[in-house]
Amino acid sequence: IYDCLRGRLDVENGKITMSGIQQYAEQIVNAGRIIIIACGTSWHAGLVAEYVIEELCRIPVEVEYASEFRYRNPIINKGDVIIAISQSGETADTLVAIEKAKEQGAIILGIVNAVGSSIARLSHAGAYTHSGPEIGVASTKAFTGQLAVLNMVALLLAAHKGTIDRDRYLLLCKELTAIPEKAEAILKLDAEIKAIAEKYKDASNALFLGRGYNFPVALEGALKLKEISYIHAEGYPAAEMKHGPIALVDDQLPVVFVATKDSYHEKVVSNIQEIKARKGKVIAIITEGDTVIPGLADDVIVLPAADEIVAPMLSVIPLQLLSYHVGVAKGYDVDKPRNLAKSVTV
Ligand code: F1P
Repeated sequence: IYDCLRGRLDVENGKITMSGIQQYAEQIVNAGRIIIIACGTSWHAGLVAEYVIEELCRIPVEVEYASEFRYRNPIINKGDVIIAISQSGETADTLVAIEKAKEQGAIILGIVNAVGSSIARLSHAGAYTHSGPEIGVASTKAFTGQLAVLNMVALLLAAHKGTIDRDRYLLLCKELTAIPEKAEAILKLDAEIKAIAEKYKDASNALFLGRGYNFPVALEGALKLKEISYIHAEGYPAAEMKHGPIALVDDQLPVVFVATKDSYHEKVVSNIQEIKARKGKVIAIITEGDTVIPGLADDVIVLPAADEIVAPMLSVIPLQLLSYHVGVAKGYDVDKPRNLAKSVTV
């Protein structure tokens, strides 16, 4: 995260420098819409960005699986802006989707980790995440890096378009620079998270729930658990629970709530009560100072406070650690999960 922000975010002077994006700022803010295409973890980062860009920039955003976009006959208008997100920069579905959009006159911005990769070369411009090499197959730090870049892109565009007031802009810049220190504090919760993992490692299924900015984090938590511990896990918007998944709840089901303080906090609290009333086991990711959820949940992981817009960069970390410890406790090689490839090139 330090590397991602370094040289780009100058909080003192309220400046964000991202030359690739700046070059197209005018076209992006005037675009009819932004279409984000990606796969896996990168798609989840795109979903967070949809919430952030629509909120701060008031530009319509669609988020598409590249793996479906490429097989549809999507309507792309000249001047639409495509943001392609990829850790490896080599994901075949994303590459083909970009080519398809490019043929129809879209502007392509690549948010990529691997410098000089195919997606970086195919894009008109973009920004590198500078997250360093991902050692394991499953994306982890790439997600935080992608969110750091996407948040800076949103702030830059909002400032350009005039959809954010100066105080909020400066506050969010400060929130971003505070992330690395808060992330380090969360990593110190490792032993606590390991103990929780031990408790639930034999579960056959798990549910991950969140609202708003935390909904994509719930999806990402479920994906990580599937990828590295082979436990069947589903992520849902907390409010969707009543439309089906609640039927799964019994005293054997761990339900992970991404419940950091946000605009919908009371609603999440009532979802937790509904799970407890059905004897589900609740593990909640909460913000320090929360006095309600600790009295309801079976286990809590307490995070430093952060604005809800940047909070996903933090709330994902305990979920990554939880999956890591469950995988290790089950004796799996978490760096090389079975059946998964680092970059899906076919
Ligand atoms: C996308 C992705 C990763 C996942 C695994 C397979 O890769 O789905 O999110 O963890 O490595 O590929 P990328 O396009 O972000 O490189």
